[in-house]
Amino acid sequence: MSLDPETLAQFLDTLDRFVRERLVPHEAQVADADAIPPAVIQEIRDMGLFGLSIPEEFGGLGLTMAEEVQAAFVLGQTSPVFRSLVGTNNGIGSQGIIIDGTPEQKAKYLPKLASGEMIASFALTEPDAGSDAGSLRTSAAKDGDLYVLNGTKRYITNAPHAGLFTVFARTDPSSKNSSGVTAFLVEAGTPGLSLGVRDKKMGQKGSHTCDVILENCRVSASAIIGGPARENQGFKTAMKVLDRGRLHISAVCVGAAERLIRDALAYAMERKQFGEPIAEKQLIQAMLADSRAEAYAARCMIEETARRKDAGQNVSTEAACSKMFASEMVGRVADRAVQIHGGAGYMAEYAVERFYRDVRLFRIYEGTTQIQQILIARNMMKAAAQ
Ligand code: COS
Repeated sequence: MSLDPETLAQFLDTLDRFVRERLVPHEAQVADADAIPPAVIQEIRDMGLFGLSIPEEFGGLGLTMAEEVQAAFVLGQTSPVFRSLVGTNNGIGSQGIIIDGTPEQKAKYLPKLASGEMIASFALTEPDAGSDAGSLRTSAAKDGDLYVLNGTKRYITNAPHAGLFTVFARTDPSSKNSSGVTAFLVEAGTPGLSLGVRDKKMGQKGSHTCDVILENCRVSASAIIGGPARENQGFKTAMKVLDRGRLHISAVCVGAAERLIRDALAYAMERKQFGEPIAEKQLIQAMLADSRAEAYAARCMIEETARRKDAGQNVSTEAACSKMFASEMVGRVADRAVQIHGGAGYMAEYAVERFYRDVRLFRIYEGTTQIQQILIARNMMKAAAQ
């Protein structure tokens, strides 16, 4: 369902004020403490940000993809860890249930995910299965009506806080590729599910990842996303979820780029060298202008792809194009923002130093740039062969 334009504009305006007045002032403290203060998490809940993309009937805001990317453009303008906190509930942690879940699974989990009462994580990656996600080794052996899960999932975002995990495991031991994989909903506290120590990361301090370890963890067939009939169909669920997730991440990249450009422009207009603000220097202007044009290009392609997705078109290629272009773009913009700041850009006192490290992740997770290239080229060849 789509919001009327006035309601959407009001929501985006409120979100923009919340980002500038409540989140931006907490950025440095969150990075230093490696944690978001509980009071801020509560404000994020009260704003409804955990349920942006969850249908209204389950307590979410039910934004369309076109609306969700507008929200992500705004939310992206502050430290990515705030977005990451709500990111799994809106994206990879809930979309499997929304797209392929049974009515019972939707009714049981979506209201709690929409309110932020429960955090959801997406457990696909393993120590030996990253880009080649279809080769995952976590096993789900059938034992009567139950499945016994064994394996380790790696770098799982929000796992230390999650109440629900979408665990991808191999139900067909004779398969070696994506064809024998099933998606299970496993609740935290299920015997046999435990967590590793928190990972120490390059950036995004305040967002937490860790291993999820499954040792003889028993779940019933009703835990399969979509029910028993969707056994061995889990990889397709993962790919559909990632199509949407990649578009959302692209929009976050644009938000971050626009923030970096704002900071770099403000610094360049303030900082004087050779007797004038450095913004008057044409080499600085070139960096600002290139950044502005590239961020605008990414914004346009994301808006167009989101519109096409809402119209029911297959946007696998366009979502991959958006993820590749936007994540690489924000990397270049962050690099220029540091360069424009000069020595100051290398100092933790300025936000660009932190953003430079934080945005590095965008080129890696939810599919590396190289995986997006493979997806795009493969789809081009498929279309040409038809
Ligand atoms: N929507 C629906 N179905 C899809 C799909 C999509 N977007 N993409 C693929 N599928 C289907 C395919 O049609 C195929 O089904 P059939 O066997 O019935 O034809 C099946 O899923 C397997 O697809 P494919 O053959 O393309 O699988 P591969 O093992 O070759 O893997 C890549 C493809 C490399 C693209 C995949 O492993 C991938 O995305 N890797 C990156 C993983 C990732 O993003 N990890 C980040 C961690 S999560 S934050």
